Amino acid sequence: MTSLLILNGPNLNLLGTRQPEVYGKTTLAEVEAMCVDKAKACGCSVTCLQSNHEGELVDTIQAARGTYDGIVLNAGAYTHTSVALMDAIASVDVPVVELHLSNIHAREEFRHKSYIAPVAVGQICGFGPDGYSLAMDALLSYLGHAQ
Ligand code: CA2
Repeated sequence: MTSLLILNGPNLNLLGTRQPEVYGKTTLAEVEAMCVDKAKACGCSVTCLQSNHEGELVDTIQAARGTYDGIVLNAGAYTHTSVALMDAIASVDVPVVELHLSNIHAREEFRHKSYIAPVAVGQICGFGPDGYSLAMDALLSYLGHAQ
């Protein structure tokens, strides 16, 4: 069975509780429940993890090899700073779809730069929580998973 990892980075545990005008009112638990429902509907398995720590995210990406077929990654602010995450993704043979709730290209200039984009299969941003479902579809399609 195709196995996906939904990996969320720093501060995304606060979703739905702060800055609803930017990130909406949906909590991370609700986003993860949507991903589980989506996986059931698609006939794949999904694991959802979140960490505020860059090294833990690196460890998780390294450990994904042989365990997951693909990763949906919202690296949060590390998107714009982390060569370590870029190197981790480049070093494992696991496709990554980069995901952002907000349209990072329509926000502050420092958010336009992504260290993830050059090593990702593609990027989905600006669709709020629906982006996770879109990213799962994109990843499953990339993996040739019959839905
Ligand atoms: O739009 C996204 O998904 C981001 O990855 C979210 C990051 C931001 O640094 C990126 O530029 C774009 C921030 C995540 C912080 O999430 C919060 C959620 C609720 C309240 C406060 C922060």
